[in-house]
Amino acid sequence: MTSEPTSRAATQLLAMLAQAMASGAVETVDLTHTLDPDFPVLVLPPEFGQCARFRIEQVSAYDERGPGWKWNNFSCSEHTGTHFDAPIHWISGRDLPQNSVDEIPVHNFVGPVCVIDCSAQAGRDEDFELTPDTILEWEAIHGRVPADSWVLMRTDWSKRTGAAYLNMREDGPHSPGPTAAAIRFLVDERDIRGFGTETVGTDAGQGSHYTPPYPAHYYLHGAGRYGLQCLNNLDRLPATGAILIAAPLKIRNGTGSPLRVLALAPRASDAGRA
Ligand code: 23J
Ligand code: MN
Repeated sequence: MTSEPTSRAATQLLAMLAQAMASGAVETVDLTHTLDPDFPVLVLPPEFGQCARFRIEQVSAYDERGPGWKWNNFSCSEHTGTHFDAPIHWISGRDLPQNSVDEIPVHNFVGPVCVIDCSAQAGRDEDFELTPDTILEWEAIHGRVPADSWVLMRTDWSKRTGAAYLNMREDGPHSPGPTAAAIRFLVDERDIRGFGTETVGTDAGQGSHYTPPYPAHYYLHGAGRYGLQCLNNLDRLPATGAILIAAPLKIRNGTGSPLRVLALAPRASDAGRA
């Protein structure tokens, strides 16, 4: 049983949070791209099945199909736009318990977040790789990545539009991402909850050529951890101290889902940026 003082402390904490949100001392940051048919989706080698873009069609708009109301039908992939990856998405996580979006315990959808700013490096090198050394350098400044936190790789890739987002070439897409060693470090040595990126995958564009292929997917999901992709506005988060809210749709046996990703953060003028 929760003891009375703990319960009272929690009540006071939530009241303080509500007050800070009302005053603007804590702001709500939107880390989500707009779902739109033009937003790029992952393109796999042609022998594989492909991810569907977002589609939307009007059912009625205050007209003869429905005089007093407007509504649309939409369709997309579980992996379209800003989205969540569940462990069941990858073969390494296929037999884990609670591995689909409908089964994941909901406390995993709210929690602390670390932001590793790789925007300068990614600006110089479109194939920039996050390594264990990059993470250790970040920790020397910001402290150790706490267990059960989200780690987001900021690259400012979310500012790209059109063809520059996938950055497709003859040999496939070119975009920054983590090495296999970096993901293993975050999972095995830091016990993170999940890893997120501003690019179309948690893996680098060239991740199909890594060992194993798509190592971020392989190791994260094999360890029951989660992914977030196509994040937006990571330049608006502090390196530490924000709370991430990322709750996927409750799709039965779903491997992922588009979602609204939010962060609660100290107001920008009150805190150092990541
Ligand atoms: C399937 C195969 C490879 C990749 C992906 C999906 C994703 O990035 C995804 O959206 O989960 S790299
Ligand atoms: Mn995905």
